[in-house]
Amino acid sequence: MFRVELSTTDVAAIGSLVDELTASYDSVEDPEFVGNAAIHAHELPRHLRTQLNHFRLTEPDALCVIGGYPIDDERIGPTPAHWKHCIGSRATLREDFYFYLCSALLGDPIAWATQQDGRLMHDVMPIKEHRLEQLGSGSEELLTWHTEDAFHPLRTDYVGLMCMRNPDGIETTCASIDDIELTPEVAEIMRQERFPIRADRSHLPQNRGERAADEETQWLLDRSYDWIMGLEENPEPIAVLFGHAEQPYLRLDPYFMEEPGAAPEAAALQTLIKEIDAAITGYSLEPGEILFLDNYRAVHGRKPFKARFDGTDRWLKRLNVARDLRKSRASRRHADSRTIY
Ligand SMILES: O=C(O)CCC(=O)C(=O)O
Ligand SMILES: [Fe+2]
Repeated sequence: MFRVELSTTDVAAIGSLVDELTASYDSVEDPEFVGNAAIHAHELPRHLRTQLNHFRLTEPDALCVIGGYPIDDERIGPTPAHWKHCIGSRATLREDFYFYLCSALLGDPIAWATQQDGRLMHDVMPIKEHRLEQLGSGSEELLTWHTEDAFHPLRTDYVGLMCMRNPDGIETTCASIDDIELTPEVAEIMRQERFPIRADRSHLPQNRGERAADEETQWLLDRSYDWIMGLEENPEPIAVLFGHAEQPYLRLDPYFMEEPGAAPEAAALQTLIKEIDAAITGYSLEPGEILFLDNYRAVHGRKPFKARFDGTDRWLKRLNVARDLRKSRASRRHADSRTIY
């Protein structure tokens, strides 16, 4: 794990920067803030910028943790019962800005039209009705390890998780491609587009938010849901490994993948799953810590736990960060809009 530790001077400098931002903007969703975020991020401590630049460019590890940011547990208030209750709330505005600016050093956060009402920054907390679901907002079931949004050709390069609270030390699970050994034969099979995948449940219409504000947006949203529902019937065959011959990137979410029809593919997938199962470890995020997962090189999940549903539950913020916004231009309305339809 690649670790960055903030000094007390760093924390003070971040505090002043955040003071300025909270005086200017009400939310990280404000398009003006989104447009200026990369510039504000220039004012983060140089040490932090240097380390994140290193993480981005040299890929020293698939996981990066930034520690040392203090959270005032009382000030952020109780853990909401549902992400919908976070819309428009200023409770964690300071943490939101700090987290967003760190992400802006790795790329540009994007929003999925089909997730959490198209918000850029997600809230991840246990939701009572999702208790037994294979969702970030589930709790009692193991959230099986996965590449974030593995089914989607526009899945992002990084997933950022920032911890607001985690009183029971619930672990995020993770494994890196660096910890996995595959024979050239298995690796070669995994590079072929033969592994059918469906959308994960967080993108399905049953977790859909409000109706869109205008007709064009509604049309785009319906188109996205039609494509996703099409995958339910006809899962898309993808390649699980890609990129460099010896240091490949990976993309898989076995829970939502079908067993490939042919025997060598099925065996190769099982081999990779077993290797990852053997390599998986856990990390319990502390309040204030940010974990950036390289979504091309790591898979992640979450251990099962008994949620409290009393305002003291584990609470994370989540950002999906793309290195190149242009890749998704055909699926976004404007050059500077961030929502992928
Ligand atoms: O809750 C966690 O630690 C991770 C959940 C997850 O997979 C996600 O939010 O993408
Ligand atoms: Fe995830």
